[in-house]
Amino acid sequence: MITLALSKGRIYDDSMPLLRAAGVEVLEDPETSRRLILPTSRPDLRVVLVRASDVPTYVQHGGADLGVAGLDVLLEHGKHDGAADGGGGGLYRPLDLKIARCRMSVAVREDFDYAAAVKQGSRLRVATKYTHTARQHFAAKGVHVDLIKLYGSMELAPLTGLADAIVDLVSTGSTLKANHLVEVERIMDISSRLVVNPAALKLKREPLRALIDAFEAAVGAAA
Ligand code: PRT
Ligand code: MG
Repeated sequence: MITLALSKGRIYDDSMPLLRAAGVEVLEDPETSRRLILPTSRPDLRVVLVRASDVPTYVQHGGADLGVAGLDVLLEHGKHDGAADGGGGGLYRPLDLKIARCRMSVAVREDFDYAAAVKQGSRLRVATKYTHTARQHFAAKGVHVDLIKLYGSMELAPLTGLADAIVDLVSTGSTLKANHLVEVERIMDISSRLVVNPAALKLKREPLRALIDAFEAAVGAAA
């Protein structure tokens, strides 16, 4: 049995055309079903539904053989204080699926002079869910920051005075706009990756390779 970890929402939705192109249909709709393990048209392949940020954990520890996770999630995986491994370890990351694309950016209030704040060298208060990536970004620029870890609704932080800036994902930009925030720096482009458990790749080499190859062909065809 091969277990594929997906998260509900855009990753699931964007993974479906790739699965279909690989000849796989998921037999239950996660939006209407309460089941967390979904059978597919291939008797030897099942889908498990987990939180987006839990996908690398499932794959790393073998709860799933492979999974689809955003680069944002992978870069933060295992980087929290006290993490047992150095981060990202124990995962074979073979394929950029080019789905769920967005960018990670720095945003501030419309009336905040980011360039001046950076130039002055004063400490910038930055709220984000992506503390590892944000720390690296500002360290590389030589900008001193106080990072404030949040788990959601980052947009609220500059509006309430909690932070001067946020580091968040942006796709259309309409969330920033609706909250009178502006994007002042683009840190990196983000897309989702297929991650694979290395031990599974050894034990189930043939079927996993075939599936990865089918995904790869589907990505190529979609491009
Ligand atoms: O929701 P949950 O806490 O369970 O987890 P999650 O938020 O990580 O899951 P989900 O499904 O929202 O996102 C899964 C993955 O999709 C992320 O890890 C990204 O790799 C990718 N992705 C692509 C995005 C976006 N686009 C995106 N726009 N993830 C989040 N957003 C959010 C963004 O954080 C902001 O709040 O959408 C808002 C901005 O969108 P625009 O279109 O208004 O700019
Ligand atoms: Mg979300």
